[in-house]
This record gives sequence, C-alpha cells and structure tokens, in this order.
Amino acid sequence: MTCLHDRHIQPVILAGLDGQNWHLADYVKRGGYEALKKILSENISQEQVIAEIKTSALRGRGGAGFPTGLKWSFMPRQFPGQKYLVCNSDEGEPGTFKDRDILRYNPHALIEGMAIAAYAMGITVGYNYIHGEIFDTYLRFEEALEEARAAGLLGNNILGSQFSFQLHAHHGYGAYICGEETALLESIEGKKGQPRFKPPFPASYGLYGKPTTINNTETFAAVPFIMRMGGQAYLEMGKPNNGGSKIFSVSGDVARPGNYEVPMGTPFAKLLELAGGMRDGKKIKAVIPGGSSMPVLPGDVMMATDMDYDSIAKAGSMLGSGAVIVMDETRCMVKSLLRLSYFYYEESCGQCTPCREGTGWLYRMVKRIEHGEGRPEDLDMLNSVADNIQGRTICALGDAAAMPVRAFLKHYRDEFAYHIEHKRCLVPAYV
Ligand code: L3W
Ligand code: SF4
Repeated sequence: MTCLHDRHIQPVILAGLDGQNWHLADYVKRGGYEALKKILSENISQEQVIAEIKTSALRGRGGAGFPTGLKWSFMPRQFPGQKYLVCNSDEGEPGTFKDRDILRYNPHALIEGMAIAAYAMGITVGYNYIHGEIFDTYLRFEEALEEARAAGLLGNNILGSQFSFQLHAHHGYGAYICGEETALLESIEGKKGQPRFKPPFPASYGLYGKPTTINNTETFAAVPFIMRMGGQAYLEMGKPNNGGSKIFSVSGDVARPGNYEVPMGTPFAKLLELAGGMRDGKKIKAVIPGGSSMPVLPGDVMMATDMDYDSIAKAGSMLGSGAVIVMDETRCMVKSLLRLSYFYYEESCGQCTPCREGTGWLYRMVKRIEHGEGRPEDLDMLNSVADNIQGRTICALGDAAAMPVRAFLKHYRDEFAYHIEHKRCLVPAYV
C-alpha cells in the first residue's frame, strides 16, 4: 500500500489522509463539501465556476494536459436533451497508481468535484468508470456514493436547491484501451471497448451520442480545493499555465516508491529526494517522466528539469499522467524497452493496421535484439516502423507504442548496437 504520511509539500488532494479517514464525516471535517454548499446557497453562476477553473490553469491529469476550464466551456449548456459527465478512473498506464489512492483515501473529493462540474455544465447524470482490476476500490467508491446520497449531496434537489445530479459507479473490464476516452464510452454503453474516430469529440458526440465531458479522477478531485481557495491561489501554487499541485507516482529504483503530491514545477531532484533518493546509492541512468507512453530521458537531463507540463516538454518528453519511472545504472535499456513493447503489443485493440501489425513488429524486433539474434539493420528498421505508426492511428495507443522506441534509440542506441554486435548486454561491462 502507498503510504501517505510526511511525504508531501503543499498537498491538496492527499492532505491529512491516513487510510482510515475517507468517510464523509472525515471529509467534512477537512472542509469537504463547503465549496458545493457555497455554490448552491449563494447561487454562484455556472459561468463564474468555469471562470474560476480557467483562472486556476488546471490541466487534465489523465495524460494529455488539456485545459480543464476550456474543456468545460465546450459543453453546450442550452442543449435540450440529456448530457453526461464521465470520470475516467480506468487507470492502466504502466507506472501510474495515483487515481486508485484518491478513490480509496479521498473518494468524496472526487464526488464533490464531479458535482461541481455537473452544476457548472448543467449536467444531471454522471458515471465514474473504475478500472476492472481493482474491485475493492470500486466497492469503497460505492460506499462513499451511498454516504453522499444519504446526506442529500447527490440525487434530486441537492441540499434543497434546484440542482439534481445522479452519479453512478461503473466497474470497468480491465483492458488498457478502455482508458482511452471514446473506448471507455463504448464500454459504458455495453459494447467492445474500441476507440472511436475523433472528431467528433465527446464534447459534441459522447455517451449514447450525447454531449459528454470526460475528465480524469485527479482533475475532478482538485476542483473542490480550487473553488475553496480560489483559482488564483491554486494557480500560484504552481507555475503559469501549470497551476496547482500534481500527484506523481514514483516507482523504479528509488528508496521509497509511492505517491507524492507536490506543486507543479517542483524540481525533479526534489521529487527524487522525497522518494528517498536512488536505492542502494546507485547512480541514476534514465527516467520516464510521465508514464510508459512517454519518451525516456537521460538521468542528467531530468536532474536539471522541473516537473510541469511545459518544462518536461522542453526537455523532450511529456508529463503525461505523472508516472515517474526511475532507472539506475544497472538497468538494461534493451530489456526495459522489450517490456514496454510487449505491453503495447498485448494491449492494442487491433482496429487499425499500423498499430495492430506495427506493435507486434516492434516487439519481435526488440525481442530478437535482447536475445542475441538482432541484425544490424534492425535499429533503422525499428525507427522506420515507429515512424510509420506514429500519427497514423485512430487513438493515442499507436503513438504510445512508437514514442518509447524512438526515445530509447535516440538516447541509448549504443546499448542496442552492442547487443546486436556482441549478443549480450553492455551494462554488466561497466557497472
Ligand atoms: C473538444 C476539441 N474536445 C481535444 C479533448 C479530448 C480529450 C482531451 C485531450 O489522450 C493522453 C495520450 C496518452 N474539441 C478537442 C477536445 N479535446 N481537442 O481534450 O485530448 P487528446 O486527444 O490530446 O488526448 P487523449 O486522446 O485523451 C490522453 C496519455 O494521455 N497517457 C495515457 C494515460 C492512460 C491513462 C489510463 O491508464 N487511464 O490515463 C499517459 O500519459 O498517451 O497522449 O478529452 O476529447 N477540439
Ligand atoms: Fe486500437 Fe491501436 Fe488503433 Fe488505438 S491505435 S484504435 S489501440 S488498433
């Protein structure tokens, strides 16, 4: 279990959690539901709520970093039919384990955040799609929903107001691709979880073909705090265009892996220090800063980089979902890429040819290099196959399979070449 004690500076979502105090009464003691109550009792307008979220510079925490306030403003507020709000709790990105902690330890922050979002966009029905392999977490969230309904915080005429919002939990099916927003919608509709073409975006054609806003668990969970502290104060916790705090799931060769909530723009070196530094005093070799879909960066580049969307992009990768995978000097880059390539090959939904055929092709090439059967032409071929996948598929899984290959080859080509020439790993030779 991820320990939540004494780890964070300026925590917002994970503040004061001990694993036991997740109930409604505990959340209320921490100031929970104050924001929703204030909005309803003072008739704060939908426009004012969206304006506050825009001021906060909250960006989507699921991986794309899309501005949340802008996304909310896409929702046609005067639409005559049903509109939906969906939370993507289908956390499946390798290295990411933050959303399940929010669901287990602070589920009411998510419920309040979704209720505020629904109010701001005039939505009356919502679903939280929870990853299929974490059943206990799903049950915990169901319990929290029951508490909120019993207290009049969900359902019809919330807290005696004109605002009604029905929120349901939906247990997912465990496939990585169901975390892609349109595959997730298909899955809620009871169909095979396969991505749709975009556009149209869910904002205009979403669940059951109706306008739908989808945000990640951490994004919604930040909303009550923004409404309480004000968008400007939240923004100032982080950096311009990168407001607030972010939960980083730090894993790999660190002394204390876990979730760390820190202000956006915290130096990576500080985050590493919070995670206890490198395990056994080893040297840092490489870091995947945003989940396995994102390009790997050399350790020295990361040591000089801040943890926010713009700084990581400048360094040559993406912040993604905030899964920080740290690798020490003993890690073989060929073996690491093999593990990642197998994942995307296994999880491709098979709908489009570049991804269905290309992910298998990449996997088989990396596998033969790792097993001493690589050919000199394989390195250029790997880049060429990755090039021909990237940007040519229906959803981002194709890019997610291609980007790591290109980045591993860019930074560690010598290791791949050594494997091919000597039919063994370079790493033991210098450690
Ligand atoms: C209306 C427009 N809406 C964009 C919306 C769009 C979506 C959001 C971001 O991929 C990334 C991916 C993974 N009108 C719009 C519009 N939108 N333009 O904005 O859209 P997009 O396409 O940039 O991203 P995406 O397809 O949502 C997400 C990366 O996240 N990732 C994946 C993590 C996996 C999980 C998980 O396990 N559940 O989170 C990790 O970093 O590679 O790049 O809502 O509709 N003109
Ligand atoms: Fe399916 Fe891959 Fe195409 Fe996405 S890119 S729709 S996962 S085949």
